[in-house]
Amino acid sequence: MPTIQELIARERQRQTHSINLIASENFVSEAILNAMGTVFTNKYAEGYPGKRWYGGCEFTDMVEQHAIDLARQLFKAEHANVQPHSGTQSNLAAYMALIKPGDKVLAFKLEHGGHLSHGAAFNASGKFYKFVHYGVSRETGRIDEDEYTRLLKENPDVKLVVTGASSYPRAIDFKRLAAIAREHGAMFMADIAHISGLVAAGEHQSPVDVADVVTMSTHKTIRGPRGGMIVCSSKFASKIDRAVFPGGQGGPLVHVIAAKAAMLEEALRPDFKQYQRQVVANAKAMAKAFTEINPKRYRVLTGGTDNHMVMVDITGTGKNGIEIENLLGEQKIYVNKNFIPYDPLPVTQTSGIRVGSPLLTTLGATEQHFTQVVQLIDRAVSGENVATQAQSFMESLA
Ligand code: DSN
Repeated sequence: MPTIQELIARERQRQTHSINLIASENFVSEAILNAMGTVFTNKYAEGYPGKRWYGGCEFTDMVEQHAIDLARQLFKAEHANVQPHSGTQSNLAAYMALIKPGDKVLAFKLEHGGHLSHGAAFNASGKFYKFVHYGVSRETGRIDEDEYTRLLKENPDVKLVVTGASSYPRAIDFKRLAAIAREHGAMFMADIAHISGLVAAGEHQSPVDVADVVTMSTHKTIRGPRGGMIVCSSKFASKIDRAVFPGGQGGPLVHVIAAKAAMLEEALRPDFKQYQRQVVANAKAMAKAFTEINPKRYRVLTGGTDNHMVMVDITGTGKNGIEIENLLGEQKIYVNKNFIPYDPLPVTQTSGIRVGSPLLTTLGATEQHFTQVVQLIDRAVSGENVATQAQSFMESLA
């Protein structure tokens, strides 16, 4: 077995010499990477700034308070909790704060682009709460508001509505969905794991004013360390804090909170807005390039994108999602197989792939680079060996 140092070196080499289009991944800055590798990993700090169960928290308190203040500033929120270890932990904490086990929740279907922590039967959310799910319209591929409203009418005991998605390329009208939820007496939660960077930069409508609680992960478009974060109104502040600790977690990862603070400092700089604008422009360029190559071979779901990802039905290539994922991986291009709405294939195969622009955009790629990448994908899918070109493409960005 190689040493851990050797494996880290190999992974660094893999990451810098392959084209990564996984929509939920990004490259963090040296400042964020360094914060994670600090002595704050040695510190126990159960509790919150000023109210800890351990001594020696004076610098930890300053780090966490700084992160909280920056998160509130960035998302214009009354309260922030920066301790969740992940997006899923953030969601479980939000459920614990807002509802009781056995309560009914309406959320977006996993098979249409939702997330496992939004009530999948095999996830704690689906085991402890009763979920009903809305999906997208078969015709438009967009969230089916009629079904959303009908399900709320048919289930007057829905206590909470969860919005947000993992594989949905269009803007979500949080204001409208919140208004409908309220009309039916339900609380409203937005999981912005994927789009938190876009929301922070004003490139996507923010749910902060209309949602009771907003959850997110911190490692996707917002380009921070792996982790989670919650922002909410002051009405739910203490419930959220208690649900995170001691409700669902013990000691916070102080080194990761330090990295979240570094992420938030970066997200408040003007160039972050420019980055997010480019992320969206690049995703649009990919959608256009797939369609221009052949819209039957690469059917871009919903005809395009409003965010950082493109969902592509690849049935027209004669291959399924896992075959495309594996074939591209061998050519040093990473995408992920993905269910498409109303997919006839099992989850292990799928009829689609999901491609995203955040990571390459961090490395400076613009629209023409993404057009080139889509052309490389098509050549690989057609059986050409493009690994060397993929590697040179990455070198050209460096
Ligand atoms: N949210 C998933 C993704 O989008 O990759 C991971 O949980």
